[in-house]
Amino acid sequence: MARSPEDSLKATLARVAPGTDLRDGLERILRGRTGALIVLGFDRTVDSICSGGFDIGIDFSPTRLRELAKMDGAIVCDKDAKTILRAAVQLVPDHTIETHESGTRHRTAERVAIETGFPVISVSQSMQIIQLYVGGLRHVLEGSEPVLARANQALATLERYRARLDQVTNSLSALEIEAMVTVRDVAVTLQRQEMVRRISEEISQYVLELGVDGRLLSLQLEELTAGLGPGSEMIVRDYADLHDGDRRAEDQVATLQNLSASDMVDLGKIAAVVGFQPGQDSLEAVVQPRGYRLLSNIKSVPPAVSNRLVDHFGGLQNLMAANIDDLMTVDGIGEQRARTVREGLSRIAETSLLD
Ligand code: 3AT
Ligand code: 3AT
Ligand code: MN
Repeated sequence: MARSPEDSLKATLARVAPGTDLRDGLERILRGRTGALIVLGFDRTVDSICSGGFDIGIDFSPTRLRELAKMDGAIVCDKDAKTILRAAVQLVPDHTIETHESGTRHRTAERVAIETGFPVISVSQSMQIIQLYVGGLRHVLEGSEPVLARANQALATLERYRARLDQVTNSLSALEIEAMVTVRDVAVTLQRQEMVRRISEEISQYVLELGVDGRLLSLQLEELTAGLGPGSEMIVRDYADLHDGDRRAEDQVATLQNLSASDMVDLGKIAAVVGFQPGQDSLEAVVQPRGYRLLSNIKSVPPAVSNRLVDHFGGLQNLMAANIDDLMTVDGIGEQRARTVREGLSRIAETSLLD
């Protein structure tokens, strides 16, 4: 699957993050008050739009980049910025490609990024900023401070979301044990799982973008996402509509992950992910879990075994009612494992009802 321009931009942001040689070189150019035009990648297309300049082929270093940027024209590196291939080249991209920029450097940067598919970096001499061009996207590279400010806000949001997720997950467990789960409870838990996933992903992106300046942020993210458990997939497998059996759990999780921000506040839309029909089914309908999620909380039960347990007992209620002899009738479950499962389920029942 081809990467979206957004994903390529994210990957490029990581490549120019603080602490990388490339970023160091760009900062030197900025401080030296010269400009630069740098293409990150070389192939036949790039070759065909290069005119003049010098073939160099030396290892990349920040100081070399800075020295070569003193010359007019563009610098071409390989895609990992390990080698500087050419310098002082005039780039002659297809002039029919539309560009919204005005200066010749920036018009060229935008067109070359679109034409070649490689990221292009410009350092503007007149505006003193570094910009990335990836596909049709343009991104002004910021210092770490504003990025950290946004990241810290996201971190505070994650902390709140996480607390709420833990709450709804515990209450789902208790309701599952009492056989009192409604579609609404399932939808709320999926909603909270997904909100935590989205904000965590946003923070991971800041971590990449901040490079060495993101170390503390990365530790904080780790702490706030510790013990998150198996996520939405287990809930989907517990409740997804069986008439929809050919749709695999991953597809349904993907549907959840692709819901728009406005759909994310609509519990009906979220419940639809597990086969609920808005307008026809009631959010207050009582539903029974298969038991995958609670079984996954018992550490020594591998997935293949929980699959067989669920197939055999057909749902959490029967599983909870099973004694050790019942459990041992399942393929691959000996006395030892039957005990582990029995004790695990009892422990989950006790702790859930205490909360
Ligand atoms: P100087 O001697 O530095 O003036 P040069 O041949 O070294 O000329 P530069 O690469 O320094 O040229 O470019 C200087 C400016 O010339 C940058 C841009 O505003 C203008 N320029 C260069 N090529 C073009 C072009 N194809 N169309 C419009 N303006 C151009
Ligand atoms: P600044 O913000 O002034 O740095 P600009 O977009 O206004 O950028 P200019 O026309 O002032 O661009 O050109 C500045 C330099 O950019 C001149 C030349 O060294 C480089 N440049 C411009 N067009 C090309 C090109 N097609 N290939 C290689 N280098 C170019
Ligand atoms: Mn200019």
